[in-house]
Amino acid sequence: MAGFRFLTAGESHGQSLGAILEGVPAGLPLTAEQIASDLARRQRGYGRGARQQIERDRADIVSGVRHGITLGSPILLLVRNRDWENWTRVMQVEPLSEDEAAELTVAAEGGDKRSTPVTRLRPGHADLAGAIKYDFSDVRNVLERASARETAARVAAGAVARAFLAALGIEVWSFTAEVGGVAVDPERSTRTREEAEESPLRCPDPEAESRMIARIDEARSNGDTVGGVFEVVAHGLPVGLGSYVHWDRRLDAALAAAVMSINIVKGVELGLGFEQTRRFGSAVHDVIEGRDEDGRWIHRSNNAGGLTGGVTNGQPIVVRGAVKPISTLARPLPSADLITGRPVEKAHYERSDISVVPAAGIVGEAMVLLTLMNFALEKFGGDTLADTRDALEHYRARSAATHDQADGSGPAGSPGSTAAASASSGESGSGGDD
Ligand code: EPS
Repeated sequence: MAGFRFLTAGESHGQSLGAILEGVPAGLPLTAEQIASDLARRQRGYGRGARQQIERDRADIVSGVRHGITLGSPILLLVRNRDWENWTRVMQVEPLSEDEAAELTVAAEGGDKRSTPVTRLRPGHADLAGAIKYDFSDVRNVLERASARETAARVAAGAVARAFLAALGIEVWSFTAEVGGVAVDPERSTRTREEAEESPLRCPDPEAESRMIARIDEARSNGDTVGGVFEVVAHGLPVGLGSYVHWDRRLDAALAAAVMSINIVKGVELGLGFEQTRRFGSAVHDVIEGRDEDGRWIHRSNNAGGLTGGVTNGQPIVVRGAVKPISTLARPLPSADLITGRPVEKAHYERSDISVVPAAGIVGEAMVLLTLMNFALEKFGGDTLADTRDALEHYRARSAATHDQADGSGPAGSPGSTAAASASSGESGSGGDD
């Protein structure tokens, strides 16, 4: 899996967030405009906090692209933090001179919150564990990187993966499935994808959305926060991404890890997820209907969420992320002080969001896109986009020919005819795939 990877860098109130992508094939058209639309989507959503009024996220493509086409070299993306201007001294990279340190002390003594070291730990945030781990006496050193602001860099990287996968006919989107215990009802999900995208919570069910908004308002008026569930769906995948042969080659496991890595996510489900445990097998497993006229394998349902044995089965991939309520509360919980170790009445509070489920869905899309790109490149490879496409087409032709041959209707000597012979004598469809 060394072929494709990405990393992010940056602090929430530092100069910029960065993402570096390595292993993107050459020949992919890519512009900052394509990335900007995903970044803007991440900033929206009812329940977002004041920070999003300050930021106008856009990524500069610093390297890896020339004249709008990727070069195969590392792609460096930079998203500037507009809020940085308000934090230059507090977040200064250079050592503080005596005068500068004194300036901060005076500001803190004058009640400036930004200049005051953070020691009152927020329950639910990385504050305590991070400060102990890295031996910090100021929790700002933790929260600046643990902040979900970092997800802007992931979304920028995800937009590159989106462009790559779109060129292979694969697309990924998401919606808000639940907020504060109010869930969408598929029967009442009358909005088109575009309409859902434009709605305040990126939600396909208008009636549920009104009740979700009421839950967010309730949280706001109580100085509280509220979580929910987002659902990411991927269409257009060939059968056969991922593998059942090793734990770390299973696409389901990689997707679960990728989505779980999102700052606020505490649970991941694929397809029916935990609901499967409450049903009999006959009400869970997706009956295979056979092939349609276009040669695609059709399942009667998609409870497996597009993955069996850790391998794509041609159905859409469905991944759900459980979003905990944001841990910075306007009416803070009681906590303890990092330095004294003694209880304090209120945890730290600067400002926060009330709910971020629609934004978390966009981050979920990014993590799914990046994971699928990794697996697509692992399977099809390619120094250029055309190489990847050729390999995908060859594979599609091979897998179609395999089964035409089994029907007795395939072209003799077609690519994969050896595989066709062994597949037809095998026990495909006998179960045991998961
Ligand atoms: C975020 C920016 C942050 C928070 C939020 C996500 O801005 P600030 O900390 O300046 O108010 O709104 O971060 C958190 C929820 C968190 O726990 O750190 C963003 O751009 O997404």
